[in-house]
Amino acid sequence: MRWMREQSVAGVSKDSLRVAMMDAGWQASAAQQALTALSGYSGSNELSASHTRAGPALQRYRPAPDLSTGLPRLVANGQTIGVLIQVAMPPLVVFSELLTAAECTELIAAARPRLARSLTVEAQTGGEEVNADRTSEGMFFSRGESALIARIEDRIGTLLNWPVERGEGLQVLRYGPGAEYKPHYDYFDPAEPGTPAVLRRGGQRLATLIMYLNTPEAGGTTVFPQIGLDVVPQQGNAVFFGYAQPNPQSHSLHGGAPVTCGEKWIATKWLRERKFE
Ligand code: PD2
Ligand code: ZN
Repeated sequence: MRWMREQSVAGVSKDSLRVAMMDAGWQASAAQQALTALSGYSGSNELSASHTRAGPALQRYRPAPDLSTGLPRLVANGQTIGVLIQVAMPPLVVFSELLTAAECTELIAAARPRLARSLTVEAQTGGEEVNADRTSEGMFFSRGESALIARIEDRIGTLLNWPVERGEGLQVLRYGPGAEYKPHYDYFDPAEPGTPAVLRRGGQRLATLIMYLNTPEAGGTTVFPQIGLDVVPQQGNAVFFGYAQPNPQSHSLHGGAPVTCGEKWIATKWLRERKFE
């Protein structure tokens, strides 16, 4: 409703809202109910017909924390989560205490025996390849694979207002000394020939959540070169960022700087447009 009110106040028509909601998976009857409820909201510009015929561009429904209330702390499935940093472009939030120390330790223990050299998407075919730009080891949990995974996914869904099934399985990565992930974009480049095949499963990536499972001795910061931001990994904290468009204007270029001492463990959640099966 908050999103609908914002769009409406900005002059977006009800028809455009309905299209966006259906696109995001709303049932027609539920969308109609919400649109009817919106009519009762006095700030609704659309109903006062003060907008131009062309109207402003529609802001699509996207994963994001609700930062309108309760700052600097948010609560999601029993966990009180702090907000340390907020950036407008890209939409980015650094959270504290998204995971407890016990959850971090448990995740590492469950992932450790299943680690293998990380791969990247091969742009030509949409397949996967070993890439010198990414020298971590990693593994994927399936969604809801254990009580721990289900609890963390539920928390992420509540925090980011996004259904858990519209996300890839949780990935855990380990970076040893010297390992890094050179700056890249997480969305799939629409211009690459392999992209349509990748998008068939769940659509485009919309946002990334990187959770820090340990505090590295030195190095391993998550860097955002376009906005001059370095996030220092600290156990339990996380960085969330969205990419409104799958292009460099999203300002979502980011990388994992080399670990200079010790190791770095993270868990990543990528949020998709549609159900990821
Ligand atoms: O480890 C990181 O900080 C990092 C940096 C960039 C992780 C990812 N990308 C990723 O998993 O996409
Ligand atoms: Zn990335």
